[in-house]
Amino acid sequence: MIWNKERETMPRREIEALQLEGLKWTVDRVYERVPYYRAKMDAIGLKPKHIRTLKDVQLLPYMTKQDFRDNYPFHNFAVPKEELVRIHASSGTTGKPTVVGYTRNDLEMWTELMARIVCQAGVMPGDTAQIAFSYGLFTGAFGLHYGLERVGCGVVPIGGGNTEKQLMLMEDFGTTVLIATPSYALYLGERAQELGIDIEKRLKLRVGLFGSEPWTEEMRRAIENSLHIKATDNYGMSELIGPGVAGDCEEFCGMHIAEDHFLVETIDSESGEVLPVGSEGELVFTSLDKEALPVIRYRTRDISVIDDTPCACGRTHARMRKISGRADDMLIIRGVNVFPSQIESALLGISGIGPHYQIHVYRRNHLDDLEVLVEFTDDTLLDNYKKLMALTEHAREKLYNTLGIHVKVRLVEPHSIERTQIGKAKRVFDHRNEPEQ
Ligand code: DLL
Repeated sequence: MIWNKERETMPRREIEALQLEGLKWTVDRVYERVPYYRAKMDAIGLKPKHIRTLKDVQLLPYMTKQDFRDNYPFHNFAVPKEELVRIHASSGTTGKPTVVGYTRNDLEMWTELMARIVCQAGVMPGDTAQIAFSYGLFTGAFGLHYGLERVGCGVVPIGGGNTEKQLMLMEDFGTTVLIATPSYALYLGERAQELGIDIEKRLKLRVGLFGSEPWTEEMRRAIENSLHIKATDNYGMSELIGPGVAGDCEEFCGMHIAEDHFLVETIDSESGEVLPVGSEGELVFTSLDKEALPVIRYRTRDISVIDDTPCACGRTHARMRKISGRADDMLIIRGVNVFPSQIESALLGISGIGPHYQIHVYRRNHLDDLEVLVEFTDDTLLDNYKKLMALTEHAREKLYNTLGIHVKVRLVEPHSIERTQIGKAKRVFDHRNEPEQ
């Protein structure tokens, strides 16, 4: 079902006209109302009137997370605090959170975007949707909540964690739609199996909307097999609006970006140079109709590829490929660039190895060491040293072929790696700044 046919199937020419109008409106607005951004423009002699075409977006300075930090909490907002009807925040790794705010119109726009994402994934009015994201400052739960209600689904706002109760309600309420992080979806499947719940027979799950953390195609298959569900991806970030920026359609050929609300560019993370459509690079977004917190050329650090070829679903908005990593997620090991997603893909492709892993980086004798802990799936391996060693060697070889560097592999017992039940999974542990052991 296409939620907003007029907008979602708009011819490219019309999308671009709408984008130009939104871009001009947004630049005028920040120049008038957001002193720090006006100062940035003034410093390079740029005035709103210089924005005449869509390409002129490239004249505007980038925004980064640092701009949010420097203007904490509300100084980068374009409306007085009294006009905000909602405030969310995302916790960073250091210091104060990144604060985002919404006017009433912003909330309406967000709800419509979420209704769109939900329908794209194949959700229908009358579905029962269980939200296993944490409610709170995190944008995920509230975003999906309002979108699902708008479509006409019965929302079960259970929130994060509480796995056995999740499974009980799923069965008792006949839940058809699951909203969660991919890692938690996987854990739900695993726990159901441990509890002897026959998912295919006793649960009615049909579709999952998963996002908010990186996951690979291999992880998608693992979730689909475990939960007997169609696992869809959706992307967003607090600074842009929350979830709602992009989502899979039923063709599974990339996530449609809400191009009528956001202008997307891909850039080279190192040089900042704009790349042609179709190149892999860091995604940069400009909001086109946000009132409280307009963002201009916001550098997401997320790496993807934009595809503007036609999609069989009939939607005309360009698509983004699954996020392959974050520019700042990249580990440099002895000079070689390594993305955690490459490790996940390699490991999950090996039969006998499960989807639960951790990546540890150490500095020993001034050299970087990469160690991967991963669970094997077959309990009987515990009693078969030879087989265990062969599997370890196989994983080591596969990682070497994928990454080009030697990786220590430690196969560990099933269920021995801690599962994340609330919030985003943490899989990378960089110990290089810790004192050497
Ligand atoms: O995670 C918004 C969201 C909630 C998206 C629920 C989808 C579903 P933040 O907490 O600000 O917002 O984190 C944003 O999470 O820059 C990406 O690095 C990562 N991320 C979000 N969605 C995906 C995804 C929400 N589908 C940061 N795939 C982003 C990979 C994702 N990474």
